[in-house]
Amino acid sequence: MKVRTRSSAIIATICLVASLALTAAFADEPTAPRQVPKVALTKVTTAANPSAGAAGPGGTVWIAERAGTVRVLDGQGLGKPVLDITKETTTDGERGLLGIAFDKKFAHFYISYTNLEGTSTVDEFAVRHGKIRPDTRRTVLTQTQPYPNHNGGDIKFGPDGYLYIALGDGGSGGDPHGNGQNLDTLLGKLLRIDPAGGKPYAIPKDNPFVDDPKAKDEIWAYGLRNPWRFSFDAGTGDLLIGDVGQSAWEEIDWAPSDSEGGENYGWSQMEGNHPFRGGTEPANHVPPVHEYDRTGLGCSVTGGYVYRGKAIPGLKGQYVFSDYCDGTIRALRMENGKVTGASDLGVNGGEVISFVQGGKGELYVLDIGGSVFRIDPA
Ligand SMILES: [Ca+2]
Repeated sequence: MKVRTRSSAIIATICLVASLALTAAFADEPTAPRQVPKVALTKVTTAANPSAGAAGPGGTVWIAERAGTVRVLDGQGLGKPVLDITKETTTDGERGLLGIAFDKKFAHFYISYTNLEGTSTVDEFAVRHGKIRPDTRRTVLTQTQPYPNHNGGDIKFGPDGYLYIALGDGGSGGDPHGNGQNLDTLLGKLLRIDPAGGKPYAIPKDNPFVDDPKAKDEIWAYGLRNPWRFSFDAGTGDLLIGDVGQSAWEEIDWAPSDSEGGENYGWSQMEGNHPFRGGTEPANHVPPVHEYDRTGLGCSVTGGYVYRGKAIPGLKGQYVFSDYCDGTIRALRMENGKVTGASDLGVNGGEVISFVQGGKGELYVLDIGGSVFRIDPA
């Protein structure tokens, strides 16, 4: 009897899952405006292991190549390197040139990379007439790394004009040093600094932990494992973070544009919505707005952007992201920080390592294998 009861329970569960799946499928039926927009990936160029990108001056798109070069994509195609730090970085583990960013006026250019010791490093260059001035290079921030993986490395300017820097938990696996919840280290954090306000930088006065002597003043948010890619919604200013999971749950984290910072995204007490290895959910845990397991959708989330381009009206306001292991381009419909629907856009970008938002809101997909795609209407 016991066995039959269990079987019934399993069958009931399967039916429930099936009906949920049907509900999810119907949610994407063509009842405009909820229709899944038809998109295509247009290959615009090939780069050498493109790892990151940023909108540059004059409608250009700057592409970082993982081994340490930066090249500019314009109407003529992809140019020769305008910056070369290949002798200053390595590509072992998850290392290399991992992020690039401009400030709002394109007056300064920033690179984020691991140096020859594996130390996460953010350097600044002045930019004049759209060109990097190598003689102005200076190091803004460094963070030693105990292991070669989980370096984070993404850098972006927020709508507030401050530089945000994502750092992973230091690596290995399972956060062996407990860095995610430790406010006395920059590892496992999203930082917020003002590189123009001091040398090497200033701390914004309203950073959430400036009055806490036990916490690093640079911290904006914590409880992150490997926040590989994050972005700000160009329409709302909301923050979205793709935080790579340990072995079970990939997640997207969110904060509203009027956040005062200090969000605890849970790692390594939590992996997604689930206690990690017997962890206790922190009282202030901010759960992900979206998570997925590894039963087919991938194994390493690649955070993207909320689409604010004009070419694909049906995609406007949706968060576009992917997964390094899977490559399918996906989109989340969101309303005030709540995901109201998830869809598969039906195109695959290969080993998707990063997205780039061009100056007019158009989105590019970087395949670490070399392809640079633009998301276009089908
Ligand atoms: Ca989390």
